[in-house]
Amino acid sequence: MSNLEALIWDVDGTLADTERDGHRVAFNDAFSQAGLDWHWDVELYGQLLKVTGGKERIRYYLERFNTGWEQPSDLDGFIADLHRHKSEIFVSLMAEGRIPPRNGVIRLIEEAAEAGLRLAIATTTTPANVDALLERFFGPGNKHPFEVIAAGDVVPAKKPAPDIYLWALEKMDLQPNACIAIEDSHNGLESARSAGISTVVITVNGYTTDEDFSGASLIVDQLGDRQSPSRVLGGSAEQASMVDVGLLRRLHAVS
Ligand code: XBP
Ligand code: MG
Repeated sequence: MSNLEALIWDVDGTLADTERDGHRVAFNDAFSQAGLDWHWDVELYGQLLKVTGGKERIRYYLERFNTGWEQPSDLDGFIADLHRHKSEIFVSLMAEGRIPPRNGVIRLIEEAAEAGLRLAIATTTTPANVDALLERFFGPGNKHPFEVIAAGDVVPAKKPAPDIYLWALEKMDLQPNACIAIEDSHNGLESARSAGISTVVITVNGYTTDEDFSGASLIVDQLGDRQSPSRVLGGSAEQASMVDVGLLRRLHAVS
């Protein structure tokens, strides 16, 4: 195994709990502003999360949960417009500061940057959403420490396909075994592992807690910090009160 050189972060559910109170709310606002009587409640949204990507998720909803709706002739264009509006709403929700970073996220990012690890993002969400979130957490004007942001439609196949991780690895000119991925979902775990990244840390959230995380190196309820320690749910036998760079290096060395 080569040395650990980089951490690649997922965004939704990992950097912040954006799905239930961010994306879901933005989808519903976009629907009602478009005059649609669709409503994605918390439970239904959990089922829709099976499909990554907002446009893909709307299509899946129509195919599985709202088959009676009379579709326009240009369904692709309709979905693209609706989703563009949803993204604008999500960006303004983020700008209002409605969604904070998860416990330990900023701490670990800062520790990793200080330790000389390279940082990147691999997410299926729209790039503008990532910019809004990073601006909120790190301040305006690209003050964040991520050197590569792999997001959205830069690759045609979204998670669980490996493409977004492969895209990030190529941009960074890194081998997968020099990296750790930090994820919150089964789809994210599959994506990272199929790209050849064998060390994956999972921080579960309300929507993903019962998913299958076989193959993850460590599963925790959160990265944790001094005030709010993390709980180890699976993977490494090591009990850790928080996920720090030392623990990541030990996990990487044995996987
Ligand atoms: C996130 C997603 C995204 C968001 C919505 O998955 O699947 O589609 O839910 O964002 P991951 P968009 O955390 O695995 O990257 O509407 O911009 O797609
Ligand atoms: Mg995620």
